[in-house]
Amino acid sequence: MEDTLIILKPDALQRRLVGRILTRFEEKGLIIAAMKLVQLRREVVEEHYAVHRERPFYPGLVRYMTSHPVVPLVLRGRRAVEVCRKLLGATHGYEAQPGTIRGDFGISKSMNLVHASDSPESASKEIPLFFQSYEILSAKPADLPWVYDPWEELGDQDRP
Ligand code: FUP
Repeated sequence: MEDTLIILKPDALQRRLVGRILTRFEEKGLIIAAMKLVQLRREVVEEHYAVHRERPFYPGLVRYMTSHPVVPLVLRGRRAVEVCRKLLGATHGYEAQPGTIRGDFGISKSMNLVHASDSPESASKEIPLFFQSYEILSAKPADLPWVYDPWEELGDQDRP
């Protein structure tokens, strides 16, 4: 199991898409390990997008991400980072494949609804910017054995 940071961005909230986007992640089998509604402080956004500091779109990106509330989440699952990036699709809505979240709900370059960590290393740096460790829960949903076949890991010969 792996954790990844997801942020439902201001346009997802303003367009009332939170429920529909969350449903995509839930239906896939990802576990919500943490979630909150918050208006981000500028310092947090600047740190989160520090790799883009020199890019021309950076000031607008910081303004957009601090302009309205967002919903950060920690999602947990097998290869969660890779799975979530695939669910999101390409960065810009007009390039994202239909069937992906960005491909189905957006057409903008900069307002692309959702952030997802791009590697396990990024996830482990990003998650502490948004959540204290006590806010990240380890409870397991009841359907877990049906979503994650537990015998896969042990080898099929042990299947009862
Ligand atoms: P992603 O990893 O898909 O979220 O995309 P990037 O890390 O490359 O970019 C971070 C955010 O900057 C994107 F979500 C949208 C914004 N962006 C722009 O506004 N213009 C650009 O040309 C590139 C990115």
